[in-house]
Amino acid sequence: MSRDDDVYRQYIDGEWTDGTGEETFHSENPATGERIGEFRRGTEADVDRAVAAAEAAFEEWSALSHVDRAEYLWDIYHELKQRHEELGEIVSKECGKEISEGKADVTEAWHMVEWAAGDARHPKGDVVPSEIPSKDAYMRRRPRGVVGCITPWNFPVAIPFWHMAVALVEGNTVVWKPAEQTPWCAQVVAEMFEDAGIPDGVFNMVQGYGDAGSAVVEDDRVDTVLFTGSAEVGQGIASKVGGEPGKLAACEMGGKNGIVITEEADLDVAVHSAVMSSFKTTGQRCVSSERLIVHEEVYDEFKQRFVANAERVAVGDPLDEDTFMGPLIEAEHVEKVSRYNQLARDEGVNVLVDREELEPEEIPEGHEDGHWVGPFVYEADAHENLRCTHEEVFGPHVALLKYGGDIDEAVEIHNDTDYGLAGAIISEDYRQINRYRDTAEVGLAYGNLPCIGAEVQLPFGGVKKSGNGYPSAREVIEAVTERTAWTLNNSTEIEMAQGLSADIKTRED
Ligand code: UN1
Repeated sequence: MSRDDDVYRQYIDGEWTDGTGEETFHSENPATGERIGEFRRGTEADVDRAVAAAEAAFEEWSALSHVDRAEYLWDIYHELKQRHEELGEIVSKECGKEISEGKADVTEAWHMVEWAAGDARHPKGDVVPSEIPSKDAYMRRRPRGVVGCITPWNFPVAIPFWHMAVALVEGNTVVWKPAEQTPWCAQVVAEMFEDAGIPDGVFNMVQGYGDAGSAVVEDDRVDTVLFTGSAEVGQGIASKVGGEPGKLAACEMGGKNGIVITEEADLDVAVHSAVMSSFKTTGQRCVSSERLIVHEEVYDEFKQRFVANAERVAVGDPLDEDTFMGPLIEAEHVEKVSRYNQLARDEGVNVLVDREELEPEEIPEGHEDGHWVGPFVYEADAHENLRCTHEEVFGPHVALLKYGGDIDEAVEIHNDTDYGLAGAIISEDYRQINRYRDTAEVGLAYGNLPCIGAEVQLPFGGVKKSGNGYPSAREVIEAVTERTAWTLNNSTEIEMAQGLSADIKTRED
């Protein structure tokens, strides 16, 4: 039983269990403040059991073929598709994303499962030429072992599958610590693994807080840690794991993402892309844009049109199809966004739109306790080292930064942050576009598009403070497998590469 007395449980070693702790926690609908469900709070001892189960299950699981392992994932793929509407609604209710985004989260999840399971039938490793004709050389891959997955609340169904689908198909076993804000979504995902009949111990889920996450990171038996979340936590994990030989962490963190709008921009495309990038998911994607770098020749028109949109975008009930922006995830996050809005005012920027406090009539009935904020837009000096234009807010907090020079000046402003996740250029001039493509310090770059909405078959990840590995799509294979260089001699003579002599010389020679 996944529930006992209405309290949802941990999934460890093929069983639902209360675990060792007494404490429970609950998740909340961020649009209403209503309680959604109550969950057992995992302890270090629960993580210990889950890791032990994952370690014990590794031998048998890794001995299966990729194709056989993928069969379990195909079951999940079908269940995700069949339950699209229902799960999309669960995502919207628990993390507050408007309903098209809730459903897109589920779609992205099955895309990732499809990618990973389909990849089971693709070639694995490489055939590599040798200097010596009688040698066959290969690069082969082996699963690393137990993979610890720590996932965020903003893509509560998709990102767990970014981490787990490839890790499992490649032959690893998994211990998953989902975000404490979205345990109901995690519960549904765990039930899908159970429905698929995944062998005991191959997939384990421990619900809980950062202490459970730390226990996953610190356990010596965990070979790879996949983390997606805040830069603060990710950097802690990367430096902790970096000090442990043989262990690896792939961390995907936030950004302070920019869009360059040049004097050659089509302003319809520019305004549309900027509104999508800044306000979709209420600015709570790691790829959301908080910096719009606009050429002075088009600045006034862009500003007027962007501001008009920011003043009007519909904030409200995520389940209402006419909503563009739902609430923020939680009360502490409202505080953080408000703090940054205040910081911007204190830093002397020129505020253009301030919907931090929504008008009472904007808040739908029954949603008075939701975590509401609206857009906050300001203009600031592009070359000044302000905190508000350089630190990630993770909300609808947007700076317009004017520049007057060429594309190189725009890119210099664009790159002037510690982060480097996503970015975009809006221009009709291919030379400007290509210059941006070649010099923008980001892992995901777009031309004449929003800087959100990456497809799963592309690499996903950042540079600089935004990440050190790619815990998603195809690049995750590098983090969850180790490579063996395997060379076989087809001759009875031993012949060495690099001209190295193979003669054994004796004293008699
Ligand atoms: C995130 O922002 O946390 O590219 C992930 C996108 C989505 C994934 C975003 N496919 O917008």
